[in-house]
Amino acid sequence: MKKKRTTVKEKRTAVKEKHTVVKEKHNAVKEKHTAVKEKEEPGPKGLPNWSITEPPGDCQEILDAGHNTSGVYTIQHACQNMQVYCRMEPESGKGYIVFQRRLDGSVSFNRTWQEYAEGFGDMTREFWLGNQKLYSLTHNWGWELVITLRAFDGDEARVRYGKFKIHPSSERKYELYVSDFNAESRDAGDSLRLHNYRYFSTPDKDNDRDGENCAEKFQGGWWYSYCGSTIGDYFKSNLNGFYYNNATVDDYMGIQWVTWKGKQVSLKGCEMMTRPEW
Ligand SMILES: [Ca+2]
Repeated sequence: MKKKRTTVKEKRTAVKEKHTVVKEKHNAVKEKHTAVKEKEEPGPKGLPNWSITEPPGDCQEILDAGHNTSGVYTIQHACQNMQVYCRMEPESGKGYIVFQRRLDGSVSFNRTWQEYAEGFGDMTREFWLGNQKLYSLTHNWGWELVITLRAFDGDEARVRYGKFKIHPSSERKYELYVSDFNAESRDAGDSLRLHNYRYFSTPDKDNDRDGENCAEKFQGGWWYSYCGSTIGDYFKSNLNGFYYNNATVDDYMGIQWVTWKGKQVSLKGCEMMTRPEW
């Protein structure tokens, strides 16, 4: 037991050291930027410019800067300011960008391709951050995906994918890539594996493999493959499905994580989040 603890601690320290290296690199780049800025636009009387500190690049940086409270923050990514909900977990030293949440069905997830691309809903309640932003954040390697699942019976589970990436809309239609699955708490199983390498579909854009339009059938956008009725094995999850106020549903309807509760149980809620994993 003692030995295990040490290993975990050692791992953490290693990760922290990696973070520090990356941060130092970041800071070096920032300093360069500032130097260039000062050169280009000298302030009055040679004083440094009013240079407001650049917003952090992700929730991890915000947590590392000492902000331990979950909530809406501004980050800067690809030279653009972006509002995101940060889930701060100071006990593990991890800060995540939440990009999806289901709570109570107050927001409809039956949306168009354009709406899923741009994002919708209320970041403090139910929402989808937007495929364009997700692609922009994750298309460079090194992001992880953590999903929290809540059932109507009070059960909660958490799964993690060490690698997560969304491909661009052009050609690859926000294709999903996940790997390195592990069950963080309780074994809810890997319900994304069969949706890996699948295009995103919305009711108005059928990119699935089925003769039917899965997104229309399930009233939500997801990386559908088959709609489940004929080739059931190719349907394992749909966290953007229609919100039911009760657990028991017809096959594959509602908010689904089949490897956990089966195909006739719709979940009460869930949250999908990501952070850089260097
Ligand atoms: Ca189809």
